[in-house]
Amino acid sequence: MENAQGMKNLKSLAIAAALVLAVGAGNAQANTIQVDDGNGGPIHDVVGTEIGNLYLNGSAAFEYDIVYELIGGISGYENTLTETIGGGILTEGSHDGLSRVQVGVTSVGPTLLQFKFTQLNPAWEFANGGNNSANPASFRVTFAGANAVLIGLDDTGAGPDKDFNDWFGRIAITQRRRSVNNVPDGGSALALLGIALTGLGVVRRRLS
Ligand SMILES: [Ca+2]
Ligand SMILES: [Ca+2]
Ligand SMILES: [Ca+2]
Repeated sequence: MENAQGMKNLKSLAIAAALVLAVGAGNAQANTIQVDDGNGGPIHDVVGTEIGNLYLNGSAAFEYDIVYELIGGISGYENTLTETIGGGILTEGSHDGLSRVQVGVTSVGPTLLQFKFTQLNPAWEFANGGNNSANPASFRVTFAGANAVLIGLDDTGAGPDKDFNDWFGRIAITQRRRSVNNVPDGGSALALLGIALTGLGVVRRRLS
């Protein structure tokens, strides 16, 4: 039964090829996290200025987990990042051990990340989307790989001193494939399967 073993190997190869194609399609995407020029666009994978707002660069084929992590803060004030979809709060200096919040989202195309910075006494807040030259406080980011940034706030204290360490942390976006029941576009998955099966048929004909 040499042929049966051969077919088994070919099937494995076809499945592997389909997987490579699927993974390749994911890797060809731009960064899942991007930054604009401070005024809504254009968005980039690199940082050009000390202002700019953060986006999830999403695709319909995936769901995304967005993780916000507080690393620390060096400020006499009390600064908080709030993830505004789930309401998770990360306050530097006085947080109670919670240093990480996570939210799952779907997105098709660039979507502003939903978070804001808040300070008490003096009280102010600004949301991602308002990190522009008109706003006294601001945050800076630097990319840490394709799907994460380090982010630092300057809260305008002491000058402002523009030290961007008054709340600092990390935002990471993990892409995960949608469940089979939840995929709106089954066409691309079926197309990949079709390519794999067509390849299998061609080899089979050559062998016979
Ligand atoms: Ca500081
Ligand atoms: Ca503080
Ligand atoms: Ca500062």
